[in-house]
Amino acid sequence: MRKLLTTITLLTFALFIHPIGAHAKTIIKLGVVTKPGSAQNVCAEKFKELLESRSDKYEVKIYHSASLGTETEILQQIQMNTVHMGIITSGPFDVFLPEVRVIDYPFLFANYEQVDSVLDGKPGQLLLKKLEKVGFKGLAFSENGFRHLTNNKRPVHTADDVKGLKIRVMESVLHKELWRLLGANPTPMGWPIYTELQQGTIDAQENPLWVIWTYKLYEVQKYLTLTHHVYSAHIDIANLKWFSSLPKEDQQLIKSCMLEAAHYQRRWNRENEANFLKKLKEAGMIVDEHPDLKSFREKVKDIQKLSIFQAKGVKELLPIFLEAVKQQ
Ligand code: EAX
Repeated sequence: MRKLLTTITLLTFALFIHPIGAHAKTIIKLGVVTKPGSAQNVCAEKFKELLESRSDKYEVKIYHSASLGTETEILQQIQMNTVHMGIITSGPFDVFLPEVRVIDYPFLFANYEQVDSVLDGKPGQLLLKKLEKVGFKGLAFSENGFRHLTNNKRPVHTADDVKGLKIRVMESVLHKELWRLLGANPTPMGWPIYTELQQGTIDAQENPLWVIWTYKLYEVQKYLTLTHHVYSAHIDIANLKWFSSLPKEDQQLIKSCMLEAAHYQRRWNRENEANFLKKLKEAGMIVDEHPDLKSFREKVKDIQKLSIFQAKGVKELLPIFLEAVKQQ
């Protein structure tokens, strides 16, 4: 009797730990710096939904709201494989792989059609492949959007109005150089930056409309200038070693779920853009919708000659992107 009881107890225990038919799921840790409602999170949540509905092997855990640190720090954690995947703004990537800065080349893209055809086409795929050099598997491009300038000092209409503005830029070599050329006083910082704007440590920042709305920057920034100076992508990546260790069909599945999520998220961004602008105006921001972009282009026209674009790898890739955009 006693033996039987022990057996039953053991069996019950075993069943509890390993219910028949259920396998322990592989946890995928995915990092984004932003909070729910943000562009990165829209893509991350869609990816989770798609992957978990198409496979019972994986569970995606989304780490968000800077819980893993800045985007630079998330990239480091993905390199170390303590985080498996990430949806990260293209800007901070250029510290890891200089070639990525070609996406953020000022005024490269004029519209979303160009963006889609270049990033989903050969140049974009070439760039994703290059990420392998620094330990990342590039899966897809989702989107941050066209970046615009906000500040709390004065209306900015021409590039001369930028002079001396203390501006926060991303932790990116290119972005710092770009704002220096435009005459501002740039300080690289991770995200978020509300407190710094509120306290006046910095006067200005630049980001797509959804960011200015979602992070309530209109509370601490009076002027918005639609500069469209840089198209900002999100690069959806995994740790290369971890990804390569997965079965081939799972790699395919993860890649296709991420691409689908990225396309879904790009639509979301574009459909909401006009509404974000409307809300920002209603919230009291003074908006210059038609700044003198010629004056901005003039100040950065020689950026291609600087060492940041003459560096090996970057120098060869930039003409490919410039040419591909012209084809559109
Ligand atoms: O995605 O750091 C930045 O300016 C990014 O654009 C921000 O994380 C929003």
